[in-house]
Amino acid sequence: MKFYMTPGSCSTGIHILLEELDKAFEAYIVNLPAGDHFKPDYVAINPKSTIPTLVRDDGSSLTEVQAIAYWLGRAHPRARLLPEDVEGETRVIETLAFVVGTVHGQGFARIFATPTFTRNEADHEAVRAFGRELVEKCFGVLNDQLGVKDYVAGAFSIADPILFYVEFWADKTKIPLPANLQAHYKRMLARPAVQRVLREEGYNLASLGASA
Ligand SMILES: N[C@@H](CCC(=O)N[C@@H](CS)C(=O)NCC(=O)O)C(=O)O
Repeated sequence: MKFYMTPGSCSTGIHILLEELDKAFEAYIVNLPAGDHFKPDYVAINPKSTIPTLVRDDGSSLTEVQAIAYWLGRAHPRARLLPEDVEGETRVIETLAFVVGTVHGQGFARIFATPTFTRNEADHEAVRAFGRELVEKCFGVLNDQLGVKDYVAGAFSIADPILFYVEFWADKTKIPLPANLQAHYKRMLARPAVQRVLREEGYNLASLGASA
């Protein structure tokens, strides 16, 4: 498989899943600031110009974090990355949708991609502040849903690396994580696959989780 990613972005969640699966894949870095995602070669595999993209062994492209995560879980049942019961699987999808759609798409996007929410530069500070407020509110919900469980679905599942990437962004942007999410973040940072991915993406592990 070919995995198109940008270090430190939402693709880190999928990168961790691929590493946890211990399946061979080639990683290609898409340089977003340089506009690589708008170049014809990339648009040919992902006309949405987003990362991540996974090109599977049959040559077909898969986009959207939730869809890639779900496919990786379903297509590799022996890895047990998806609960087998309907309720468990549904709750995992509920978490994926909330993290990617709301925490990332509505919250962190306002902080990292402020000009896409307003053309008026005078509003940028207010947009970023609203993004931060929303992220903090969402973290409260996710914290209560996680409770004292080790992982989102009890056992490790596709939901955990996806929750991890927004916890990682919180660490980088100094947004405080409530206690249960802090414990989850630290638990994830202790996983060998997570450590391998963060090292490959150029992070110094000693500087992460300092506030967690
Ligand atoms: N809904 C997409 C969103 C992914 C997304 O927002 N990726 C960002 C990076 S974290 C991106 O591709 N940005 C491209 C850009 O900024 O033009 C998904 O789930 O894959």
